[in-house]
Amino acid sequence: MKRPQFPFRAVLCAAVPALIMSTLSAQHRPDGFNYDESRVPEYTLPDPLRLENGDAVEDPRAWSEKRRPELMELFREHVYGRQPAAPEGMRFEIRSEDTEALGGKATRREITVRFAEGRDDPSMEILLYVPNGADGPVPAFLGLNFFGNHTAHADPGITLSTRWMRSNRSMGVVDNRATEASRGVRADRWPVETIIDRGYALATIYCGDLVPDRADGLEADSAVTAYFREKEGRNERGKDEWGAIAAWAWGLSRALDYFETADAVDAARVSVLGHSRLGKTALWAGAEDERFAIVISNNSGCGGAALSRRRFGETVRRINTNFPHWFCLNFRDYNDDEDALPVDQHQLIALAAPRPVYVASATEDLWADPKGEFLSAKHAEPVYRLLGLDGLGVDELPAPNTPVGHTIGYHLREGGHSITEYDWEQYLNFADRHLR
Ligand code: GTR
Repeated sequence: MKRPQFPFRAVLCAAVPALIMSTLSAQHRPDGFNYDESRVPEYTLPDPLRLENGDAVEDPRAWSEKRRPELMELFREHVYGRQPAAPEGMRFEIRSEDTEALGGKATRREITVRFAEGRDDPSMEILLYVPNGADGPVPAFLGLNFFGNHTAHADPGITLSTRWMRSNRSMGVVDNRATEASRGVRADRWPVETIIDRGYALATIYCGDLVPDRADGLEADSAVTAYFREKEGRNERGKDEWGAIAAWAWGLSRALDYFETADAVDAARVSVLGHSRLGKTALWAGAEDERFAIVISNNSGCGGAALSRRRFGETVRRINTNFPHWFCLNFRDYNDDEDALPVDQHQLIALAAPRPVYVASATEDLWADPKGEFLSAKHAEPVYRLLGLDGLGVDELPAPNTPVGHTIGYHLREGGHSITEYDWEQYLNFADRHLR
């Protein structure tokens, strides 16, 4: 993959400073990391179809009864951490409902999920849009958001989040609180009307409801992680205790628990998806919870779809240093020692099997290693084949904007690190193929 030409940047820089800012952030590429394919070290991937004792996995039963559980344990122990079961006292409260939302085409509902009895105990808010006039329960997309449910659409009926979030003027977040100016600021990432018109429901949750996305987030008063640590009588963070990604993924499962009780959404046809850190989360949610019908990773990169052993763009050391709360503590043992990891991320993709899984990259998003994401999808294929399914069906990274695949889908979108209409279009088509 070519790096951008210097003169191109210089011209933009002189002419359109605002554009260059967004271009640069879309091409997040810190110095001191490898973006050169010829400098990817040689590596050997762990075999998804070989048990830790060396035995080959030769039939679907050995996969589902032996190898899959073994891989789940390895990912829990070394990468994401272990999560608790759904809490006994969990309750769902309808906070608001509008049956004439989006000009009458959808019903908007806000659901508070209380994880424990007391009103001060941890909770999360689900924002749900369901198309009106459907014959029965509809399939849905479910994903977390970065800056609050109210950023997904300008709909004034959405409750403004009162949770802590990272200050960000362009997102309308001041002193770690959302302001009215933040309504709909991320609407370009959530094409709600398109999704509704295609006959799908859409649900989203602010990830910070579960664990605030900051270094000490796991210990925050509102964090589910702090709540469970206290409940289980632990003071210190255990080496295999869940990090933020696992806790966010756990929240997605609790939303699925809600769909199982509500009749508007078909809980057996929910696609879990996410962008970037929330794409890593979607992959882990799909692994931990086999009720998700489809698993979709958008530009998830290191610790998501990208192969760690390639050390292309973001590395294990860098992610553990910058985001000490995302993974379990054991993951730090692999800083600068990726080859010692008992797993690699193609095995995470394989954990979606036999369900359809989709991996998407972007041409300029070298930090997330598009080729490494493609290779993960590719190397998950033997598991799909063992289960009698078509996998990806291609051997080479496809040209930009050329979606490929069968039960494993993949595309390389032209452009930077984001989730766009183009990406959504492919996910809707993929869901149509597999869920209709
Ligand atoms: C980056 C991080 C990536 C990715 C991204 C995001 O700073 O290094 O792993 O998760 O943030 O979530 O937008």
